[in-house]
Amino acid sequence: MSKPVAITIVDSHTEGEPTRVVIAGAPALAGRTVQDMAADLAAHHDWFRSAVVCEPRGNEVLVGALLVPSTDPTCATGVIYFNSAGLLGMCGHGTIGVVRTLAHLGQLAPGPVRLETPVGVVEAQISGATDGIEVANVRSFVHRAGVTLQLDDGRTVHGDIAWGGNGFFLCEDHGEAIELRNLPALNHVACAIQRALERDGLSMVNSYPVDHVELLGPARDPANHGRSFVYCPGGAYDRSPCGTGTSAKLACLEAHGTLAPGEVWRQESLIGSVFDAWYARAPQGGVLPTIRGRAWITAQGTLLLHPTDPYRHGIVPSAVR
Ligand code: PYC
Repeated sequence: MSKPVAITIVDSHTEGEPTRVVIAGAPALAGRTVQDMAADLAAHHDWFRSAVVCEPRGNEVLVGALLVPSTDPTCATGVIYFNSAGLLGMCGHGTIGVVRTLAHLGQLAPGPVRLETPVGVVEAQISGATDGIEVANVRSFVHRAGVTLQLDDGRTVHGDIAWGGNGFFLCEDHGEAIELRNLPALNHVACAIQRALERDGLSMVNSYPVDHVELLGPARDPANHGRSFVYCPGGAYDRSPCGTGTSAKLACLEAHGTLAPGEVWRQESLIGSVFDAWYARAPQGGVLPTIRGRAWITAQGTLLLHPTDPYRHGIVPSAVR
């Protein structure tokens, strides 16, 4: 019997949201930049993405992080993020998980580390005082403010389309309590918003899809400033406050004049975990966000893909009879 394909991984969670960093066993990707390599992964090696993050080895909540070489001499590594539905642009909780993983493996030099993602370079560092990890994210900005959506369940909602490394629709007047016990209703309205965004052909300026829905509400803990439910492509909600979603939120707060540069915004997730976040104004408009959160290693091991296993590449349409 031929040998299984072996993929070495380290799992962590960032404020409740899991990340699986691939250490070895990935196919060689063609391309010079991380953006080129991400395109090659999507076009020619999608089996690898689905094997790593889809059931039965993963689940729809899990985000994968594939470390690849970077040609940017200022970057320690490149990284491509993906989930059960496809590739992500950037991933804030994932970057915190990557930095915690590099530290765990003894591969993190002291001081800031720069990572090249398909949508730009981010810089991260462990903040000594709190053991939190700070991520200076890509420029974030509001693309369209005050969009009205007519939902197919009869509701009308309003919101902003913003970029935080992924495309977001941020909405406050959804009419739902941001509480875990209200999850079915939150999923229902987020799906209806996604359908409306698609029907109305709304996308980001760089043609990235608006594929994340961020429902906002008041914080439960008075020490925090807001609570969010972030619905991700693939149908899972982010257990963390979502790093790219919090960056998009900072862009909206700046655009609406409700948060000053450097002022800390504490964003709660649906499960009550928190990211601290702040921004500087970007010279080209929008904001340069920083988010801070904590991550813990949860497992380390090897995924095995046996040639006779019909689900070695995940439970994906081609494996379902
Ligand atoms: O933290 O940016 C994030 C993120 C995106 C999708 C899941 N988490």
